[in-house]
Amino acid sequence: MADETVRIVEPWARATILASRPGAVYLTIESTRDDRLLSVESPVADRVTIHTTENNDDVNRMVLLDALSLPAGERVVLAPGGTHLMLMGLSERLTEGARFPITLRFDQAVEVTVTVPVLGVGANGPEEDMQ
Ligand SMILES: [Cu+2]
Repeated sequence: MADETVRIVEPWARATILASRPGAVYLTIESTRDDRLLSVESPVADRVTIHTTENNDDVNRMVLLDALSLPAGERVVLAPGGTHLMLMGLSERLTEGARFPITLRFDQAVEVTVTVPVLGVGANGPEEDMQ
């Protein structure tokens, strides 16, 4: 049965210079009920992790999340400088204009697969170092 409780809005990824660098995916998630994003996978990456960004003394640090809370009726925005999905172990670098699928798995909702377009490298990309 189709389950429309979760909606993914405007997914996008930033182009990567090298395949050896992780990629980042940004999107907005809307859920009509309390839910949690538990895991994400994509054929272009060995694994996809959920990161949030903490700022301490002007130093941004990425922190791994086990799950992302999706409060009912709220827009949860994943954007540069904040929460994002990290593509680890890319099979090839993300080239501007390319598209790839990601599948999101939730605690309550059925899984959702969306197509992610790759945008330019951009000026305000994640500058954080991996930990
Ligand atoms: Cu990250």
